[in-house]
Order: sequence, then C-alpha cells, then structure tokens
Amino acid sequence: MQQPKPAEPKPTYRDDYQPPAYRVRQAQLTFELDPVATRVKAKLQFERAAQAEADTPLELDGEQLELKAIAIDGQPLRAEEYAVSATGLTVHNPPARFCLETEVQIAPRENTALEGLYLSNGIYCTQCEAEGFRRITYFPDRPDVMTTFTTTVIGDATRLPILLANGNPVERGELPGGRHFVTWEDPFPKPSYLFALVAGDLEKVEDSFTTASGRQVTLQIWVEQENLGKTAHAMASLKRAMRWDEETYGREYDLDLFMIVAVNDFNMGAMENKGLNIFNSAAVLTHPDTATDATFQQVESIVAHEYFHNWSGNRVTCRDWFQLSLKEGFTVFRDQCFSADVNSAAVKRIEDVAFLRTAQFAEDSGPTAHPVRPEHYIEITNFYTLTIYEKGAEVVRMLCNLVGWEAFRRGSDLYFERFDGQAVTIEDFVGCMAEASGQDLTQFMLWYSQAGTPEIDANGEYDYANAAYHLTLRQRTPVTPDRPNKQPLHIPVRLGLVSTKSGRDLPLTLKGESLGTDGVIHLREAEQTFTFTDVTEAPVPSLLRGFSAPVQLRFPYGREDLAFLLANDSDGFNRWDAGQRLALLALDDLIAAHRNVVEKVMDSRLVDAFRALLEHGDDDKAVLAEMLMLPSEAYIAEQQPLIDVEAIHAARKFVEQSLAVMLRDDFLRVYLENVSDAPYAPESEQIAQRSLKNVALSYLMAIEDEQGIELARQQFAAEHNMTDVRHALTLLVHSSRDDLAAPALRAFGEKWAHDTLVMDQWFAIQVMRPQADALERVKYLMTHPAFSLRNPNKVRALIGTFVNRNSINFHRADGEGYRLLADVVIELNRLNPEIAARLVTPLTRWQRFDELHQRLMRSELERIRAEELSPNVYEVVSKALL
Ligand code: B3K
Ligand code: ZN
Repeated sequence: MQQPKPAEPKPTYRDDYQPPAYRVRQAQLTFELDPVATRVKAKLQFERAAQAEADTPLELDGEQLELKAIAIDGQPLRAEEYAVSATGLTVHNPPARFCLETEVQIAPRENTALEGLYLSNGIYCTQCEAEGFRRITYFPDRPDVMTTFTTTVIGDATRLPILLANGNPVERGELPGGRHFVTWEDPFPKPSYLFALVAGDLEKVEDSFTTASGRQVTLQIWVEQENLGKTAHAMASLKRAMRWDEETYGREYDLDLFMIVAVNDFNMGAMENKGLNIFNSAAVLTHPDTATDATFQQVESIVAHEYFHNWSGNRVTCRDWFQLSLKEGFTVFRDQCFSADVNSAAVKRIEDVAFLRTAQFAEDSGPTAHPVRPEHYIEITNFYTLTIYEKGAEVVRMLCNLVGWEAFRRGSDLYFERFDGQAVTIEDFVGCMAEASGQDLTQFMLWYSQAGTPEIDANGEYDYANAAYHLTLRQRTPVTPDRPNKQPLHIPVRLGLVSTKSGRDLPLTLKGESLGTDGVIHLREAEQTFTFTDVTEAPVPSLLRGFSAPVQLRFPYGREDLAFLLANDSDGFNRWDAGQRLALLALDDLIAAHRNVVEKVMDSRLVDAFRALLEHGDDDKAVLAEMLMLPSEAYIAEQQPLIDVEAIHAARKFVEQSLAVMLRDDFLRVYLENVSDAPYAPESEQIAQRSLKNVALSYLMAIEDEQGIELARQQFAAEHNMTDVRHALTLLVHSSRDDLAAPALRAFGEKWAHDTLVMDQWFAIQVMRPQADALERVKYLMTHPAFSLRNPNKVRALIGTFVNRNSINFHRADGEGYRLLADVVIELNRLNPEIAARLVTPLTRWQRFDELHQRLMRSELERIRAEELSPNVYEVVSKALL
C-alpha cells in the first residue's frame, strides 16, 4: 500500500516581506552542555514595533526543541497563553515590552544535519546560517532582528576545557560537579544567524594584529592538539586579509579578539560568526606535506572571505534571505580581488572564470536556475548557490568597472556608514553606488532579477572605404524556469582591436571620442552597432577582455585569428581564452568524428600554437601553464548542444595524446627546466613553476612515455611536497598500468591513514579513474573504515568527486552510476538534507543528454521523489522533474 505523502512544503515569497512585529533589545543565553540533553535557557527582552497592532501575537521560530519552561516577566505562562508547533512557539497577547524566559532541551549528538548545535569529533559547535538558530532555542530567527547577545556556556571541566562564544569573555569560574563556565559578551547587535558557540578539548595558536588606528587585536586559531602544526598559513592569511581590508576598503576590525575554530564535520567551507569563525578543517589546515598549492590558496581565500564578512555581512547584514547575494556576491568579489592582489592576478581571473563558465553556467541553464536575487524558495539552504556567490560577484565586479574604482570605493564607504548596524537590501547597496557615481543604474538592476546566462552574438565588418570597423552585438537571455520574457541588460564589453601587422592594439575612436587602446562599450539594446573610426587596417577584435561580463559571447573567429590572439593579445585573460576557443573548435571536429566513427585527425594549428607557447615561454609561468591546459570535460560538455560523455572523453584524450606525441621533447624540456628542490613555500613563483612542470608531466603520462613514467615515479617517491606527490600519484593511478597504480596507492594510503584530510584526497584520486571499474571501486571504498556518510568531506571526496568529475563512469549506459547516486541521496536525505540536496545536482541535468540517459536519470529522480523527503531534496527533485 502507498503511504500518504506528507503535505508539500510551501514556498516563501520575496514580495511577502513584512517587518518584524517584535524586536529583541537584548538576549541572554545559558547553555548546559550534554550530548543528548543540553539545556538552553534564553532570556529575551522584547519590544513591540510601532507599526504592530496591540494584540499581535509573538511568533518565534523553533524546531526539534523540547520546551521545559516558559515565563513572561517572571510569571510562568498558563497553557492557554501560548502554543507550540513543530515549527515554532506563539505567545498570545503579550505586553508591549516584556522579558520572555524559556528553557528547552536539545540533543547535539543526534544532530546529523549539522545545523544548530552539534557534536563533531567530541567538539560542540554551531552552524546557524541560515535558519539553524531555531534548532537551539525559540527566537525570531530572521536576519532583520538584530540584538546583543550575552552567552554563558557551562560544561564538564575535563572533557570541555575550552568554552567559546561570540565577543569577549567577561567572566569565568568553577561550578559543582566538576563543571565550569565562561560568559561571553558581544557588544555588536547581530542577527541570530551569526551566533556561535564552541566547546571542547582544543588548543590554540595565538598572534596579534595592530589595526591602522593602533588597536591591538588578539588572533587565535583553535584546533585539536595534533593539528597545531597546520595553522601557520591560515594565521598569515588572516593578517594579510586584515591589512588588505584596511588599505583597500578602509575597514578595520572592531573587537579585541578574533577566533577561528577548525572542526571536521561541516556542511560548507566556513562560517563568519561574529568574532568566532567556525571552519571546516579542510578550509583552514595546511602543511607542505599534506596540502597542495591549490589548498594553500583556497585556505587563504576562505580565511579572507570570512574575515571580510565582518563588514560585508555582519556590521551591515541582509534584510531577508532573498538579499543573500548582497553579502555573498560582494564578499566573493572582495576575496577575489584580495587573492588577485597577493597572487598572480591573471591566473586568479582565469581560474574564477573557468569555474563560473563550467559550473555556474550549467546551473543557470538547468531546472534550478534562479536570479541573483530569487523571488521565492522552499528551503533557503538550497540557495547557497554558484549563482548567488559567483554570478553575484561578477555583477558586483561589473558595477565596480562601470562606475570606476574611486566611485565604487566612495559608494562602499557610504554603504557601510549609512547602514552600519542595519539589515538592508540590494537596492540599498546599488543605490549607494549610483549616488557616489552619479550614474543611472536602473537598467543594471536587471542583472539581479533575470536568471539565465545572456548570449551575445557578435559580428565585425571592416569598412575599407571609410577606415571604420563596425561591430554589431545582439544580446538574448534564454528562457529560464522563473520567467520567459527577458529584457535587454546593460552589458559592459571591454575590447581591443588588434593589428594583424604589429600584434598591437589599435587606437579606439567611437563617435569621435577616444577610448584609448583598451576600451569599454556599453551594450544596452537588444541589438547595437558600434562604429570605430580611423581604423587604418582590418583588425582582429579581442572581445570581452578580462571577462568583463558573465555572458556567453560568440564571434565567428577563424582558427588563424584565434592562434593570432593566443600569441599576441595584450589581455592575458583573452590570450588564454583564445587558446580555449581554438581547442574547442578542434574538439568539436573530433567529437563529431568519434560519433560518426570516422578517423580522428588532429588540427595542426592547435599543435603549432602549443609548440609556439612551449618554445617562447611566457613571463608568467602560471599563465603559461593555464594556456597549456585543455578545456575540462565539464566545460566541453557545457558547450555541446547534446552531451555525449564518451565522445567528449575520447576527443579530449585524442588531443592530449596527439599534442604529447608531437611535442614530447618540448614537454620533457619544460618539465626538467622547472624541477626544483628549493624548500617548499606557497608563494606565486614556486606555485607557477610547479604547475607548469606538472602540466608537462601530464602530457608525458598521457602517452605513458617511458621517461615520463620514470619522472612521475621519482616525483611521487621524492615526497618533496603534497602538490608534487598528489599530482604524480594521480597520473600513476589514472594510467593504464596497474603495476604503477596499485603500489603507489597502497603506499600513500598506509602512510596517511591517520590524516583524515589527506585520506579525502586518496579517495578522490581513485574515484576519478577513467578505467571501467571506477564505480565498483566507489562502492568498495564506501565500506572503508575511513569513510563515513555522516562526514560531509568524505561524502564530497568519494561520491561528489565520482559524480561530478568522472563523467564516463557516472553516466554508464547501464544506469548503475545514477542508481548509486540515488541510493546515497535517499540515505542522506534522512541524515543531512543540505548535503543530500547538493549531491543530487548532476541528476537534475538530464535534459542535456540523449534519450537513453534521460530515461535512466529521470527514473532515479522519480525513485527519490517517491521517498518521504526533506524540503531540501523535495525542492530540487521536484523542480528537476517538472
Ligand atoms: N555564510 C556562510 C554560508 C553558510 C550557509 C550554510 N547553510 C559561508 C560563507 O559564505 O562565508
Ligand atoms: Zn560568504
């Protein structure tokens, strides 16, 4: 018999926003920690808002709480004076000003969703954004209710020697029964989502920072004892970020203490709780032996990101969760600029754009596409997306470029001053930019309300008679589930016209006005023609330099044009992009050849272009390494009308192997030139050198060249640093030679069995194997003692990597890859709905595949939908099956 399905969860709409009827003037919390019976006492001073009627009930959010006591102004409430439901607490007819006291019981050990208060490896910690605080106590759990918090944490003195919360410690002492307490006071009013508490057996490294105005701030990173040696890079990154925010945005830190805590079980990367950032240990711990260059750079950027939130997010926060990109888009933009300033700016831009174009563009063309500011949601946790974060950051970047840095900085100062201590909207932010620059940003606001990646079709025509170049741009934003009709956007297109004679940029004159040699034109209509005058020769246009807008731009480039731009463009980003475009054209032919079962022929222009790169080198080795990398399978897939994973894999492999065969000696030379035994440092020059060397090694291993194999083995065995070891291990494990793969994998697994973060890499490397047994290996590794479905890092490393990074095996024609994913999603739906809803993403993209795969993917989605679902998974799966 079919079970009746639970009622469908109801969406929340942006248009329904109402200001809160009651504000909290002060909150006092007391926690008596216990794994299954934590007691939370809350003393909340409420005040009715002027606009609310006298008989307005007080509505508080609360989930999975056991109410033990409730009183107003010291008087316990009678049963008829309040009501408790599965989602909250209602107090009927409260006075205009009153103190509400509640006591609830919660069970941190049972909390597998990792929202609210939970236990991670014996450490109590919290995650409250977006709506986790309601699993801690009854409260108006919405970002526009800001208050000061005083928090007393009580726990066993032996097991929980360290008790932390937001702000400054003001009192501590012993209690009967071997317990102790610490009271923390946070003087800055904040919404409940920024509340944090940590308790456990932790140790710290401490440092200090003197702010521009001369205040001394204590910096602490709290970790489990064995990780004390892995904190130096995070601490150095924090100090760099603090200085950068002072110098770039004029923003100083405001408390006397800034703490970071590392925990193993965490749904995201990290969380910006006021004064007490909680981090996924993967986003904070580094050591040359255990972390790669990529991890060092991620840690730097995440530490900075969370720190920057202290202003963009905490001091000025969001009025409601529809405004999420107000803090996330702006803060990602800030962390991207920081990383660009302290590392290779060109590579940072290339990596960010590659990620955006692969992952965010896919999201924006799928069933869960939504605007940067959504209009409705069922579960807000599902909206911590690439669109809110990465596209949101691109929108802020365009704003900055449109008004210019100086006006942008004035607008940012205005925003922080005017709205300090308030919960505001995207209009407030853009309004400050308009005010500071005097520009009209009305049309620009459409970037926040229209989903979908805009497409620009560009065409150029050289007019010999008039020495003019006519550039015609047509824009179109595709239909997305949220709305069919799109208006033209305001799109800044940075460009140059490159002389084919000199390789230099020609002067740009538009309507008699000089734009220099690298200018910005503003596309505002559906179609516009821009006529550049005094163009003395037929140029090659270099369009959308620096990726000046998050769009898909098409131009009928010939392959010679692309090879020319790859060699000559003055814009580093567009040089790289020309190479990607050239490779994509070659790949398109090969994908077609594979599908039509005809012989594959390598495009000699691509070989020549790569040869030139290898021979001439580049001032920036990191950029050179990027230019030598072929587009990823995921990016190639994104460019295809219909995704054929086999053909994509075969075509890419063919290009890689052809280049390796034809340029073997160049790759070998580049490898040998860039070997170094200097002590490891995560600094730009070394990182660039390692990445160039490792790209060269990848090509040599693509043809399993004897010398290449020997170099990979040596690099693995030398154990010089994790970047080199991991890269060599990956190449050995992904080779066709089991005699190379098996011993290396075993040695690595045994050596690092004690280190959970390194084991994540060990899992990930194996499940990316192109060999046909990858799926069986995933199943086998799910039974490995180091694996656990309850740890999000493990789920991401094993399952996430397999379904997102091993296309040919995930999309197996027998549907077993889909079945495995659905099984895991069904189990995680009960344990951790946030992670389950994220993991299911690849199945939601079924429309991009052929009929056979569509049917198999849909049937697994339907199998999931038949379960009793969390709102999280329900929302994603039901959109995907519409
Ligand atoms: N603001 C957090 C997001 C946490 C949400 C988890 N459901 C991380 C960040 O963007 O900094
Ligand atoms: Zn953030």
